[in-house]
Amino acid sequence: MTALLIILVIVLVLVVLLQIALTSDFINFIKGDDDEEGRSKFQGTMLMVFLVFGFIALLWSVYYFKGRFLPEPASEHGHLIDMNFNLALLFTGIVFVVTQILLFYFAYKFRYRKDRKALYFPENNKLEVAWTIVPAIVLTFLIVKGLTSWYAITSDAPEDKIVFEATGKQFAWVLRYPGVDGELGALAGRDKVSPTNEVGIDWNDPSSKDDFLANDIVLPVGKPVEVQIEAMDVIHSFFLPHFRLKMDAVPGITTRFWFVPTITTAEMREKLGDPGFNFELACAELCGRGHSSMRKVVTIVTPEEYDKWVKAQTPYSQLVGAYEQKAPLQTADNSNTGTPLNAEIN
Ligand SMILES: [Cu+2]
Repeated sequence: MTALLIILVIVLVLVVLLQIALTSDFINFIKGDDDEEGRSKFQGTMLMVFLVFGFIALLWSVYYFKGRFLPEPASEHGHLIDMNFNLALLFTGIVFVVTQILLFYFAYKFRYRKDRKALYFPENNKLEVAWTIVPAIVLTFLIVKGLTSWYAITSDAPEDKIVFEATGKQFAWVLRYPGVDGELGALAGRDKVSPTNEVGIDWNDPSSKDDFLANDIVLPVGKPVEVQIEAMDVIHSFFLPHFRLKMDAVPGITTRFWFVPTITTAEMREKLGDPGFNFELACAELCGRGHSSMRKVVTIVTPEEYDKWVKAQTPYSQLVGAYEQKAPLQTADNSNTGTPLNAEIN
C-alpha cells in the first residue's frame, strides 16, 4: 500500500512538472522568444546524465546481487551450460553497452541547432549487409554451441551409469531407485497407482522387487547418473540449479538426461563456508497452488557412502507387502492367489 502511494505521488509530481514545462513553453511562444536551441541542449544534457547514472546503477546492482548468484556448477555438464550463458552475456553485453552509449550520445550531439541542417541519408547497402551478417554469425555460433551442449546432456549415458526415476505429481516428487540389481522395474501404467503402489510399478517384473523409494536424492560423486523423469498429472519440471540441469516432466512421456556430480555436499559446504548448505531439487513449472512444496534435498556423497546407503534401504515391495500372499479373506475373488509374483494391490 505504501509503495502504491509513493508511486502515485511520483507520477503526480511528474505530471505537475510536465504541465509547468508546457505552460512556460506556451508563454514563451506567445511572448515570441521561443528558445528551441536552449531546450534541445538541456534535453540532450539530461540524456547524457541519464546515461551516466544508468550505468552507475547497473554496476551497483551487479555488485549488490553478487552474493545471490549460484555457486560454481557441481556437475561436468554444468560448466558447459555456464559457458553458454557467459558467451551469450558477453555478446549481448557488448552490444548493449555500445548501443546505449551511441543512442544517448547521438541524441546529445545531433540535437537541434539553428546553424545546421539534418543530412538526408536514405540508405547504405554496405551498412545494412554488415548489420545483418555480423549478428547472423554471432547467433549461429551461439546456437551451435547451445545445441552441442544439449546433445551432450540428452545423449545416451555411459554403461556404468546409476539410474533413478523422478515422478512429479501435485505436489511432490516420488523418487525411485533400482536397488542393488541396478535396474528399475517396469511401470505397469497409471491405472495401477494406488496408496500402496505410488507410481504404478509392475510387480510382475522381477527387477521391481528390490526397487526402493527415497525421501531425498542421494548420489555418489564422480559417477554418471541418468534421471528418468515422469509426470502423473500436469507438466512439472525437474530442476537441479546447482548442477545446471532442468528438464520438463511430461505426462505420458519419459524424459531423461544424464550428468556427473563433481562436488560432494560436504565439499560444497566447505567451499562456501556454509555448514547448512544443501543442493536442492525444485519444480520449475508453475504446476498449481502447492508448487513451492515440490522441493527435495540432494545429497552428493562418496561412492562408498552411497553403496552403504543403498544397502540400508528397504525395498518398496517389502514395505507395502507386494509379494506377500494375500489374506484368506481376499482369496475368494482372486484365483491367482498363491503365485508369489501376483501382487496387484488395488
Ligand atoms: Cu510441479
